[in-house]
Amino acid sequence: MAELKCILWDVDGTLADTERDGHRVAFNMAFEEAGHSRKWDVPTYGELLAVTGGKERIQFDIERGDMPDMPYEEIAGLHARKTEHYQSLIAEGRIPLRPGVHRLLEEACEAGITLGISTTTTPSALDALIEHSLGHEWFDRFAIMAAGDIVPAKKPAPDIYTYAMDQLGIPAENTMALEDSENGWKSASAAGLKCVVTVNDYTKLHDFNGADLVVSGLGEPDHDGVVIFSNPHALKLHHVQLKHLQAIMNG
Ligand code: XBP
Ligand code: MG
Repeated sequence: MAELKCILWDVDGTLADTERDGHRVAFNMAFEEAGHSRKWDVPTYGELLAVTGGKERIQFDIERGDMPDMPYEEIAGLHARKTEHYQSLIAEGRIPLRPGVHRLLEEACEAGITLGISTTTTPSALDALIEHSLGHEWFDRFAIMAAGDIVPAKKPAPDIYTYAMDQLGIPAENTMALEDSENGWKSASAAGLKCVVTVNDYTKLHDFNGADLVVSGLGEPDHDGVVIFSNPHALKLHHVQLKHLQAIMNG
């Protein structure tokens, strides 16, 4: 029986559906601006999400022959422009938080749970999302914002979760991860964390075998109930609340 002391949140796909209409669009803007004819359509981008990290994703597309070869500095430059475009799209307020995210964050915060971020995304892209979707005060409310190249190996490696827990001084047995993708779930699991998965259109067919709860979203009390895909702790729920996360930790 372990107490829930900390929740580490993934960002892309979990806090908000940023991939299809945010990151993907920003990559295409940077490609066009640099004179590349490559355009990542919605299904192609879904395949490319198997590779975490924007620079790594471009590198992968080059290696499979779909983009012209270029030195790493050029990839990094392309990705830096992509990040700027992404920040502008976010600043336009195009990408709202997923239902239930703000509610559960507030509920956990009020209960004194330590909150943190563990993401593959570039820090400045993360900052834009926090600023424009949650609000400036959340920079202080998150006790750790672990992001991007701060660790050598991105998800599905456990490094970004291990790093966040080390910084916080909170062990895995008291920490829960919230994720949306197979790579994210594998990363959290490899770090020894229990994990709740909220799927989206890009990740609903991923393999989450072993996750502690797999649902269509966190849901809201005044909406239809969430769809439950996997529920090994036999929780009864309409929407995901703090008490459900605590029950998983205790289970
Ligand atoms: C998602 C990712 C990121 C984003 C793009 O990770 O893999 O690479 O797709 O962001 P997570 P960058 O769900 O763990 O947040 O271009 O800044 O890498
Ligand atoms: Mg994600």
